[in-house]
Amino acid sequence: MRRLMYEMRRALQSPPRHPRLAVVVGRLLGAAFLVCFGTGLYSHFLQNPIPGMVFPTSPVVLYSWTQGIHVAAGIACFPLLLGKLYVVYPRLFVFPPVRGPIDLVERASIAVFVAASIVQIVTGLLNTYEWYPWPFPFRQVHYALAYVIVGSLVIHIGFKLPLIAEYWTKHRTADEEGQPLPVMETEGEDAGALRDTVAPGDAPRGLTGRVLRWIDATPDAEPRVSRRAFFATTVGVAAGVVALTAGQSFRVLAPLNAFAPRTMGIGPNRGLPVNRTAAAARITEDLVGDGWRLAVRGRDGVDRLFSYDQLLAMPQHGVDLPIACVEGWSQMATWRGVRLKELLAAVGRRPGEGARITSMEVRGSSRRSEMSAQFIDDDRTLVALRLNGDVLDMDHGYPARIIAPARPGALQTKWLGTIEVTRS
Ligand SMILES: Nc1nc2c(c(=O)[nH]1)N[C@H]1C(S)=C(S)[C@@H](COP(=O)(O)O)O[C@H]1N2
Ligand SMILES: [Mo]
Repeated sequence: MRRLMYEMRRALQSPPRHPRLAVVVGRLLGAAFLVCFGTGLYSHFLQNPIPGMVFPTSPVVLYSWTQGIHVAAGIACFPLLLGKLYVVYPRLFVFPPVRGPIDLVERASIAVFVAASIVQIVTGLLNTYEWYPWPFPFRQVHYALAYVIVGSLVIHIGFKLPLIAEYWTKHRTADEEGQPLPVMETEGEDAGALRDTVAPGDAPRGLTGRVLRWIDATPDAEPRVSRRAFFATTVGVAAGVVALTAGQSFRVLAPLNAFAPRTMGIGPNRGLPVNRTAAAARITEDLVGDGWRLAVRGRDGVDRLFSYDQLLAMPQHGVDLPIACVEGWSQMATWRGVRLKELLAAVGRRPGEGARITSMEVRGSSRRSEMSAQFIDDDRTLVALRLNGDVLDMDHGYPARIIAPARPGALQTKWLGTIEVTRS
């Protein structure tokens, strides 16, 4: 078995399978995961704030950027993770697989990291297509796995610190030029001694023996692809998939958008994409007809109902704000409507108080949102009645919807029913 594993590693030798490349690709992968973690936490806390948290409302495109970067970095993880696994997977054939309790922790942390990151990026990508072929709630699992990934990554980096330091710069690698490639870190195993102690003739019979004969018959791997070429390909593919999808979030890349789930410029109200249609949300013509009223409730029992015409009779303000979906697409639009804070002043909202915003939609995860004071106090936060010069389309939330700066799209509630003042 020992010899079989050794021979496996030898057969898998190739120039890219070198600690230097494991470090270089690992750095990029680690950076991509940390970017995803930071932007993901920001998005999480915007949607589930810890009481007392305060968020910036400027620049208005802040969330479009952080979420666009989150999804782009997540997409870049696919080629980076595959590249890294290609470089290091001969380590699967280290024998014995575990040398002791500490080694067990090290290898287990890698197993956990690899498994969790594959689940994370695959489910994350499918989420951008709004496809959920699994029985668990996406958001909670995505959030929990983020900690699993970062935790196992920290353990992994801790164990590999000496190796990382050694191969961080090119120098050490240059010294090895012209030397035989290391059989991916045999770690103390003396390769020569190993070959001597187990002569080819000792090969066990059966499957193991056959595999060994097959490996022996395989000519020693020619350097088919250089380290540099492998790295350039990995980075090139990562840059390519990002360039071909990030156009859903970043205008400059929009012409290159080849297979992102959303395309800028397609949708009602002069090309604004729709996330959930009125039909899907079961918003009927009846609900939004002449009988529609927006209920606004204060905390002291002051209740007011606003008809569409009453809202139109209030001072109207215009503002350019993006819809920035948590799934990564975003697009700028021009909105017009009533300032939320002026509406809430009519029911006696006091400084520092927040609001709970509820849609007429009866089911659906985005039918309700909470807004804290700093968003309400911002002049640009509107109960929007018009979009890009026209009355709101049914699919964009007619008769009225919320639009606020630097907020996740999921909180920009459509088809407003009730707005209540809350304590914070
Ligand atoms: N009532 C309600 N409002 C909603 C949603 C919803 O499903 N129901 N979807 C939200 C999500 S996830 C996004 S990204 C934005 C999209 O707005 P749009 O469809 O007008 O582009 O609306 C938000 N408002
Ligand atoms: Mo969204």
